[in-house]
Amino acid sequence: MKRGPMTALVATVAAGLLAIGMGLPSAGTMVDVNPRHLQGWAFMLTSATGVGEFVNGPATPPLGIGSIRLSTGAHGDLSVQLRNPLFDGIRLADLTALSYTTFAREWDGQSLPYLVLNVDLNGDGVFDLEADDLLFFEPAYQTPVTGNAFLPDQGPALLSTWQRWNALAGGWWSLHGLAAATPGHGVKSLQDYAAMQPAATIINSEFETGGVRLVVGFGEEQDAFDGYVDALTIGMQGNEVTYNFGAGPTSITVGIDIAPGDYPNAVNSQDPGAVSVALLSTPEFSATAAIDPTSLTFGHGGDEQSLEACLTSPTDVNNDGLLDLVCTYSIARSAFRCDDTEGFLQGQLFDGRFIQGADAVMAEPCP
Ligand SMILES: [Ca+2]
Ligand SMILES: [Ca+2]
Ligand SMILES: [Ca+2]
Ligand SMILES: [Ca+2]
Repeated sequence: MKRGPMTALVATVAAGLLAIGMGLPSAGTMVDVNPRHLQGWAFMLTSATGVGEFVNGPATPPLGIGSIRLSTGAHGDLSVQLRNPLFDGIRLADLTALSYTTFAREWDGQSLPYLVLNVDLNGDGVFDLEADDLLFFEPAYQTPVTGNAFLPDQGPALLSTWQRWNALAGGWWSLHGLAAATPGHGVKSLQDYAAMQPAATIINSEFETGGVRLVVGFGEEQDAFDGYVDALTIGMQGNEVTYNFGAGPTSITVGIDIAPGDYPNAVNSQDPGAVSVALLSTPEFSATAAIDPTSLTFGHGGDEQSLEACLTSPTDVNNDGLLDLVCTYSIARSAFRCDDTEGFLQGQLFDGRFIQGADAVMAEPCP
């Protein structure tokens, strides 16, 4: 099992999230997670050649037809992660389910996508690597030969096979070796760890990057990791949520013009006002006739509920002789962040098909 210095993992805390959701779904449910509905999940790439994406396949995923792909590309010492900040504040002792399913096309040292939990040990609500801890669940350490013989034998990690891992019952190691939880034969169950560290609580990193993460990478530079994950189940006090990752419904790309006739398309989050976005018609596509205006969402990620109103008398914003659909969106609710350079729109046609569009924006500069 190769593993790079954990300082690399720590450094990634400074990197930004790509997107963020609105809140935990109700418990006891299966939740679809796709680019349209992220449910709090966000990719974090520390490898410039890395890929984090929603895909169809590979093979037959356990739920639906898709999954998420995590690939380090040419830098196995760096990482690609999927993180969720919505589990902040959950005590390890209250976890009643934690499992996920993996598939890998490339690995090194049998390193399938692994789980990392950031835990607050001193109860100050701040993640500090010295005082607090990181916990790692690695599929390769879940047999009596490679891991702790007193924990369930979950079988060897396999390439090109969907495999389910029970991380709640399985073996974990601690960055600081607390509860004698060390890699390989020293892995311990979460219950054993929580018994020694009863205050242990899942906590987000600074900038609210998620305290629950799926990770590939942090191996040797020449390693290549290309793994997939689906059907992640997290249960708290018996209430389980299962995340079904997938590419989601396909969308028709439509042309949009943010701030029609204007450039650059300023969207200042401090501005309490609204921004207009035009959906452009083509000879084959009438934006004014085909689009259900009530379905439109717009902003930083595309699914922000920011619609205020649409013009009742359509205008031709680009002088091509075709009427366009112009609607206004709340800048505050479109949730742009500093340094954003693109705005995304999503919606549906009256016939049920999905649409998406993107245009440049100029958000306020980061301090
Ligand atoms: Ca702390
Ligand atoms: Ca799926
Ligand atoms: Ca414009
Ligand atoms: Ca037009």
